[in-house]
Amino acid sequence: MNGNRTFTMIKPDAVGNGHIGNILKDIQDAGFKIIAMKFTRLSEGQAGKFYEVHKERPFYGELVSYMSSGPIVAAILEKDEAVASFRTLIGATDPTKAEPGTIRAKYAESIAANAVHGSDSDENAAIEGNFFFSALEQVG
Ligand code: IDP
Ligand code: MG
Repeated sequence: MNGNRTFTMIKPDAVGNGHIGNILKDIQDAGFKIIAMKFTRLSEGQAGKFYEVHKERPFYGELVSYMSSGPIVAAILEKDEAVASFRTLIGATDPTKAEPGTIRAKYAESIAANAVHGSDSDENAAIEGNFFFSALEQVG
């Protein structure tokens, strides 16, 4: 995996609040190219597996039930320094601490229902992208 891809999800709160179009526009306006994308819903088991690295954290149960509570949009994105650049675009985990203009500042409801996921490393971007998409689906 090279250093120019990241993985994102538009989370159930943002999908339910009608923000898919605005968030995709912000992502594309920031220069990201879409490599793969799908609209789907995670089972509790799938959400638990995706967030397994957090299983010892106190919010794990809440996170898994929230992430399986409604549909999401999953996507692989490409840009130079994609992981860091996307983390800047989305803002801090807690939307009350996110910089004005960031996706979480604009669209998130709370620290749990925070509108979007963004990978935290190149390694995890590859793992997360491959969780949702086969090689044949990574067409961009
Ligand atoms: P990140 O999404 O900004 O990388 P992480 O620390 O990796 O943040 O946490 C993963 C997800 O878990 C967050 O995006 C958020 O949905 C949820 N989360 C993080 N901290 C809390 C918390 O203190 N309470 C409830 N949910 C949380
Ligand atoms: Mg994280």
